[in-house]
Amino acid sequence: MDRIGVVDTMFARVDMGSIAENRLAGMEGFGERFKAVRRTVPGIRDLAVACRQLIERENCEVVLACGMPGGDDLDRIRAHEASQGIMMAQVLAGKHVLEAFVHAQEEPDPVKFTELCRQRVGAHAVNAYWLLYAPEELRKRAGQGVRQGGPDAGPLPG
Ligand code: RDL
Ligand code: RDL
Ligand code: RDL
Repeated sequence: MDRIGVVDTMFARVDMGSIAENRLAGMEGFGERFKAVRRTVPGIRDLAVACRQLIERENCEVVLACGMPGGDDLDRIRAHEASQGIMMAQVLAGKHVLEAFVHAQEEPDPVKFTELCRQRVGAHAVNAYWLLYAPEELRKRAGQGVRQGGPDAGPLPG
């Protein structure tokens, strides 16, 4: 059976990994063609190596890296470092690692923030599935201004 990896953090204030797992569980072929393999790490800077391990040791075909950078300057630097690590992990492994980050400063209202997490992580879980099983779904949306979590920007005229 194929494996899709999901890594999330204890630092996040929303259970992002469960959002991803639940979304994947609703996709066609779950439990037959593929399953989810879940790991949790302390914080965003620990995601990259966990993603690499899921690819190398657990044979995941694609991994979703879920994280929540906090709102201060140090957190923003950490987020940049974490992203660089995730980029390196996926390039070295030659497999996609989708970064589903939701930054604390994106939405001040806690209820809306949780909904933003649900939307973005869910959308990237579907993107991971599409990368693996339905690349034509991505191709259909080329240049369409697609966003994850907010309204789509849409295509420019002409
Ligand atoms: O390796 C242990 C920690 O350094 C690592 O888990 C960090 O990612 C934890 N962390 C910070 O140290 C920090 O300053 C996190 C953040 N900010 C953050 O904004 N979000 C995190 N972790 O998930
Ligand atoms: O790995 C999944 C996403 O993290 C990845 O596709 C990002 O490149 C998506 N993305 C952002 O997260 C962002 O904050 C993009 C932009 N900004 C951007 O300005 N342009 C993009 N993607 O094409
Ligand atoms: O245009 C509004 C947002 O799309 C823009 O502010 C993005 O930069 C927000 N964003 C992130 O900050 C991020 O870390 C997005 C993603 N990741 C993402 O994966 N997909 C997005 N936005 O559409």
